[in-house]
Amino acid sequence: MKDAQPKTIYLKDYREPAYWIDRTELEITLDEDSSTVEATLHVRLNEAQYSADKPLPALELQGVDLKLEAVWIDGETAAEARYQCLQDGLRVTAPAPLFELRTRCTIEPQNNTSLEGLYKSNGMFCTQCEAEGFRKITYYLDRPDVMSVFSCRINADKERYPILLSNGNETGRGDLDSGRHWVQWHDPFPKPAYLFALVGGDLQHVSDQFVTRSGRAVTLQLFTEPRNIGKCDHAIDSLKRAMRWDEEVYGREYDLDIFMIVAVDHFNMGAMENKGLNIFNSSCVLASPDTATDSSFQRIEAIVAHEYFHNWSGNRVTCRDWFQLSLKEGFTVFRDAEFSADMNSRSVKRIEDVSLLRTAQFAEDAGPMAHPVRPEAYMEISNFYTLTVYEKGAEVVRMIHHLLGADAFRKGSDLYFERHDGQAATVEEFVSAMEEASGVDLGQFRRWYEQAGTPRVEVTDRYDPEANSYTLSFTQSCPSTPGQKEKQPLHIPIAVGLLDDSGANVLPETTRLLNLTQTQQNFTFEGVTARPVPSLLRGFSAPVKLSYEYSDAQLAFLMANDSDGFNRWDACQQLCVRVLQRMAKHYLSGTPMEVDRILTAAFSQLLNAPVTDHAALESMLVLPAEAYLAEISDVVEVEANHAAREALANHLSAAFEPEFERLYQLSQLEGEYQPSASHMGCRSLKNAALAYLARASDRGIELAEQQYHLANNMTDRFRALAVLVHSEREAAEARSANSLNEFYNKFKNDPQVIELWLSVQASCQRKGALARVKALIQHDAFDSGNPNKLRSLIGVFCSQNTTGFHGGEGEGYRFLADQVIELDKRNPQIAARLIIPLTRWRKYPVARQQKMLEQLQRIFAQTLSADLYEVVSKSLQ
Ligand code: B3K
Ligand code: ZN
Repeated sequence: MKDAQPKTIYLKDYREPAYWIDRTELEITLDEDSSTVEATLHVRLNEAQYSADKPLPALELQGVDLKLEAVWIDGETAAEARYQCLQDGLRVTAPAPLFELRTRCTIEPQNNTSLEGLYKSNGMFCTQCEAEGFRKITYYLDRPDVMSVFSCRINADKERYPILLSNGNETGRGDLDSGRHWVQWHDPFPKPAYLFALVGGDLQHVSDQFVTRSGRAVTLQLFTEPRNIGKCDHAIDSLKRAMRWDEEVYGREYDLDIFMIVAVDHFNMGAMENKGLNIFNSSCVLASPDTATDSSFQRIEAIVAHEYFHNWSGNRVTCRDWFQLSLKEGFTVFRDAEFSADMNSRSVKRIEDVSLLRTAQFAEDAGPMAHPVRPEAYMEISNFYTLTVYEKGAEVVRMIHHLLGADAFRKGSDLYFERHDGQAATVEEFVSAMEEASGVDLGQFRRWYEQAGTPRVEVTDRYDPEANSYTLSFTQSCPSTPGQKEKQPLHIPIAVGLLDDSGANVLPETTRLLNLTQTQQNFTFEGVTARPVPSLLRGFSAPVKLSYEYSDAQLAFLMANDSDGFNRWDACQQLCVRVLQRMAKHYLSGTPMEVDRILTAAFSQLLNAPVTDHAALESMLVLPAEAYLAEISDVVEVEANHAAREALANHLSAAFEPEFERLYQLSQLEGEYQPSASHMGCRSLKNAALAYLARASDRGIELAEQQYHLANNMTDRFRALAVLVHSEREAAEARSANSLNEFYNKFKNDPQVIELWLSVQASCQRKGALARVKALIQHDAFDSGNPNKLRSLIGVFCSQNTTGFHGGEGEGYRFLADQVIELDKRNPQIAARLIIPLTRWRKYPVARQQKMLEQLQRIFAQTLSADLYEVVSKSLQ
């Protein structure tokens, strides 16, 4: 636990450190009761900031939860007067501008429940150092601008920990007395401490090879507990595809002789890009057809690529300070999104990313923790690994790509990597490289990094039949966010197409990129012979909320005709949103919820057209999520949104039962499971059709049950299970209970499958949801020390099960508060994540607001970690 009131760190206060650490030699002895870390730091005065002739500044190292045993300076035991133990660090009086500091500390990894620093997961030692975990291993300048060449010697019991890994290349190994052994690693690339990693365990591995385009052979290894060894192939294949893609698209080759990945069960996030030794959450790397769904296969491909891409965008060029986090994360998310788009369906990938942005990132931008892509202040940096830094950050890079074009963007990235290789860089340096290589002025564009909040763009149009000209008028604005009242106009790239009444593109170049830079700006298109229908923000060319008064008929027209796949989907979403909003109003006024005929007609056309792209059709059948409906509401009416969505789904299922039956049948696949894009597309369409069929009649429930039992892969099995569990039909009740039992008994030893089992129940909106979740907390399947289990059960319940979480008299809020108060003592990072649904209290009707606030205040009255303190205090301001 930290102080009750953690201090705020500001970007404007950034200063270079007083010392650099050129080399870091670690000797780590792993043991059951306490482990020992001996660190030898080769320290050098930062002469750009301090003169060697003047009195030397003290060396201020960070350290948390360390027991200091001994200190040596230049090989001699240091007198106690030479150093001072602080609450969170060690102050050393420097003897000279250049000196060697050696410390010995002990730590207790087996008692480290924060999963930050060195800790144990299922008997295996592992580390997580980003952002500030290295200070829990040894005293250090734990900041990303201090880049050092690391070597690490690990010493452990040979039988328990036969595998000992760290970054770089293995340079030696040997046996010791009493059944112990040691392995020595050396990483030739200077890196900040947050990229350090160590693993010690009884692991097996699969091995492969990748030959780089310059002909170097790289060994690829994936380490897991022996029981998971059959689940590694997909990650290795994904890794090889990512390595090739980065060579082809960015000209980036891998640089060490070995690239290792380790899967661990207890991990606070998805994965970590430690140099040469990525550590992954098991659920983001292990997959087999029997145990992982298509979504997991795709997520694994994306995350393996993401972490690999960090080798350049993050490791070779790292961040100067944590305010620059999006420099590596936004850029790398953009890179992995383009990779996934190239490997799978481009428009479906875009739809998925935009859905996430619109539901979750826009909500963050409108909430109490809103911050710019490059934040200016934080209390706890762990709270800033956000959708804004990652996803909006990626959108900002995507806009640069739009503005420069692919070729100039590549020149810019080449310049950036070459100029800053081996350095800790800033967002400004990235943008400057893009600007210099392309000649495009990004002056105003830089505001995207500084301004929080989601911009709004309102569009009107005018057609002049005399002049054959068509004018679009844009007005941009941006709501205030905490600490940022006034907003400046942004440079917004808006991709526009115009459709004639046959649905053909009017513009010779199909799509035109408009540069909206002013608050109010017109764009005129000449030679337009009839009033067109505008297709605006094609491909979601900027992360804004754009509005134009389309008629329902125009949306249906775009849904059927737009050549831009993303905008076809978006027209469908927007039409559904309108219908759902009207239905929700009727629900609130107690009048019947009717579905507009135009929507039924549009779906009829959609469902009866020949199927060309299964995945794209499926994405149109998924109705706007309740989270999206909530985000676009001023006041969230949970029950009304849920009832409207249910009623619309039921209406479509009844109106189109034969069509869904046909789609279900035509999407059946023969033969072995393949995680290919086309097979995944078929399965997703088939399962969307199944969900509708199960609403339409008991026959659909029977089909789901049949599919559950006959499935030869987890996607079909799990989707069928979800249909049964979520169904409101009586015919599903017993079947749902039986299948859940059967599923549990079959997979109880597989943690990743059990996560699915927990999440499908946590998201079930049938009556009694909170009681079911409380019962599951007591179940053997649940483990409150494992973040995946917490996320699958508590996280899913509080963020997705809207009626369950918000229902009743605030019991859901109390439940979350109880969980978070307990959890904060063990794992503050996860506690601060889980609390987020409560912090959005301002969006709800007053009676709910009060109940949510009560719980936030109850939490705030406790002694909190810095993580939770920051999130809760900001939500109460
Ligand atoms: N860089 C890590 C995230 C670390 C989070 C620390 N709280 C994974 C990634 O974005 O690739
Ligand atoms: Zn990342």
